[in-house]
Amino acid sequence: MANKEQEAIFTPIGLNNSENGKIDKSVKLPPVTKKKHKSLGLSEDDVIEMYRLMYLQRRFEERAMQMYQKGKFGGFLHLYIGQEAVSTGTVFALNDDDDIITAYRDHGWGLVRGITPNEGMAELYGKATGCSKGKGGSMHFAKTENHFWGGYGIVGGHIPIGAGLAFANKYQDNGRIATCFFGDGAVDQGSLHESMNIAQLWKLPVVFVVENNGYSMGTAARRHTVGEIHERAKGYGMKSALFNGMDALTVYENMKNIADEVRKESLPYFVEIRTYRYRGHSMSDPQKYRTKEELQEYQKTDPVERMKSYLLDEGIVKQKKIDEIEEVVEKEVMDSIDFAEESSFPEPEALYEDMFTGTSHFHDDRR
Ligand SMILES: Cc1ncc(C[n+]2csc(CCOP(=O)(O)OP(=O)(O)O)c2C)c(N)n1
Ligand SMILES: [Mg+2]
Repeated sequence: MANKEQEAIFTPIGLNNSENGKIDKSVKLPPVTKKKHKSLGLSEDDVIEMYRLMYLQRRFEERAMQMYQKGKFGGFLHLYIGQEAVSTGTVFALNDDDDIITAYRDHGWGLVRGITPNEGMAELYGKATGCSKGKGGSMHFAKTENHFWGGYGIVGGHIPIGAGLAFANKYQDNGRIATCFFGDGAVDQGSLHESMNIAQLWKLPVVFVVENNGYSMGTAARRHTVGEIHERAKGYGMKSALFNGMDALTVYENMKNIADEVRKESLPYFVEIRTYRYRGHSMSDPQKYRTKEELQEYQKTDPVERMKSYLLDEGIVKQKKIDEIEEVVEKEVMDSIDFAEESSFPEPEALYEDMFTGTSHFHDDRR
């Protein structure tokens, strides 16, 4: 039996020990970048906007959680709280027409890729004004005109679609890359390995990104997967990277370099970003698999607070400006709740719209 000191823990400063005390998986947060926004090529307005977007993601989800708890809408609700630097740093690093596809923890991704709070909240409420016309809900946010392809509920199921987006971009020679995000729980799905194989073979311009938040539902990464996740790339001769996901500037710096290389060389990349989710897996998670102390330790590295401190410490803004940004966001989010509540549910006929069945084509062929 492992004694107390040897128990496996997931901590930003520690190492995850196996039962015999031997280190079998590092879950340490890698260091953040020392570079300032200017040397990374970001303007003051860019970093202010990064803060606004991270704060928006946080407040949107905190309010969504309250509405869910009040019974205003049902279904699943997986919160991205704690991981906002990953979506934000990435969207700034990519071109606006590069493709993004992710799993079901998708609200933050949608908001940062142009889904308005109104469209997002209405989608949670299942209303026709939602970004997926109220037919997707929490797990299926999407805005395809902004090259955000959602929102996918089957663990690992969207990874071949990410590779397919990259294939389409390469085939059309349009200079775009595709980025495909998934959790640590997806790294042993066959779909990832099939996609990595074909992506390397066909030199697809795709970045496969694991958002390693330490847990797959209630199972710690140490207990569900062997070895170091980022080293999976070795088996495919694929380039890989590992970096800290609690700091938007670090995510931006790394994702920018990777996106530039993937675009220029037309090759795939495998990335592990270490991050942490503050809330349970979904709303009905008693979180018995981790301690309060562990959570508190991560909250010390909070991405939203970190960016706020950066703006203040670098003299980019004064507290008054932060207060103004936060007030506008808060109002926008509160208004989105009114918007969602006042919107209508989809008409019954909507059941048959936006469906791909292939039947009309089939019948046409037979005629
Ligand atoms: C193929 C499949 N198996 C099981 C599930 C049930 N399930 C939903 S979420 C989840 C955990 C995934 O964890 P991870 O990939 O780490 O993502 P995170 O929730 O941490 O963002 C599981 C097993 C599923 N949705 N799809
Ligand atoms: Mg996870």
